[in-house]
Amino acid sequence: MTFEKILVTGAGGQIGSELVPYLSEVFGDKRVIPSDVRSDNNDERFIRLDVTERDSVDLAMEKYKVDTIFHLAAILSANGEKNPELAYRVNINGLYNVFESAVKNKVGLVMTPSSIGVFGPDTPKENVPIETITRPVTMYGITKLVAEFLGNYYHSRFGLNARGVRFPGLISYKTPPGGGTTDYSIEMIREAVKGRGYECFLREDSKLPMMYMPDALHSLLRLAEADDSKLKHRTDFNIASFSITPKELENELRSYYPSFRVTYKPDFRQKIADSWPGSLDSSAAVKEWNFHPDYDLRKTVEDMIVNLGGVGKRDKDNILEAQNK
Ligand code: NAD
Ligand code: AKB
Repeated sequence: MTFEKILVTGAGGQIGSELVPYLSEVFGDKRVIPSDVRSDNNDERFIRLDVTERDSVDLAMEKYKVDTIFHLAAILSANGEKNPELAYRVNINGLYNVFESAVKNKVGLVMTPSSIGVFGPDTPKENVPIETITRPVTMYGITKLVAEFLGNYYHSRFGLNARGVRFPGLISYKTPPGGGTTDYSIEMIREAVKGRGYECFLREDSKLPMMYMPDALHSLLRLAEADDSKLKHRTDFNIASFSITPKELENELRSYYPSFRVTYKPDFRQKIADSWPGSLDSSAAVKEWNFHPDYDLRKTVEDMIVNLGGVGKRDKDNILEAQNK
């Protein structure tokens, strides 16, 4: 049985804050239990849960008779380089606790998002397949790669139904991103909408794969519901919608805000971005569970601007009219 009681860990983050309402809409409010180590959450269903505390994880699974987990609690790439010990503890020990407890409590499905962080400087740069050279050079990437292997191990050894996608950089407007390398994209759009300039922490030519949040949410649900007999992969599906450089995003934003300007001042995150590929081969996700993103760069930027309260039409006259108001 799955989707009767769905525990979401890290529910206060960029993905969780949107996944919880999305799952609630699909399966009903009563079936979803949002949890996070941070307790700044007004949802009456919310429980405080630190995934590094094994007893608390066990208790939550037992008490709520959890049958499905979306395990989102993690420390992302840039924050992981600032505090590698914390990244290891949350991303490895936390995941281990979730897997162990899931086996013990006969949980039917554990979704564990992975990341393009599993790739490294030796990985080919374009149209990268799932099986390739994966030698990550960040603590985040190392933990994500271990997570993929652990998920496969728990499946073959204990029959645990662990599944995951390698998300590219996710773009969204509801909750600020949690300290990653692809965060520049969201920051740049927000600053453009506010009518300000932006200082980008990556070089203008740093090409990275990206995806808009609605596509990310659909992909998680689609993989969660996929027929097990069709899956050749489990925890490491490449998925992506479009690839962009900061300069391309700047140019796209200029078609709405002609005076928008970006300066480029790369910091420590440049090294992380340089170790990741520019584009991914998502064909296994297409073949095995029919993954199809809806948003390209243009639609993403348009929707972001509308939802952030900016101008929502590309028509230059409308833009100028709005700016002159
Ligand atoms: P986020 O940083 O926005 O949210 C993570 C949440 O985990 C936070 O709310 C944080 O409070 C919580 N958390 C941290 N330590 C915890 C602990 N010990 N116990 C319980 N909760 C804890 O991250 P996100 O963007 O929502 O990412 C969710 C998952 O998706 C992660 O596994 C991440 O690696 C993956 N992912 C995200 C992106 C992206 O662009 N957002 C891209 C690739 C992969
Ligand atoms: C990050 O930049 O750390 C995340 C990711 C791609 O995993 N957005």
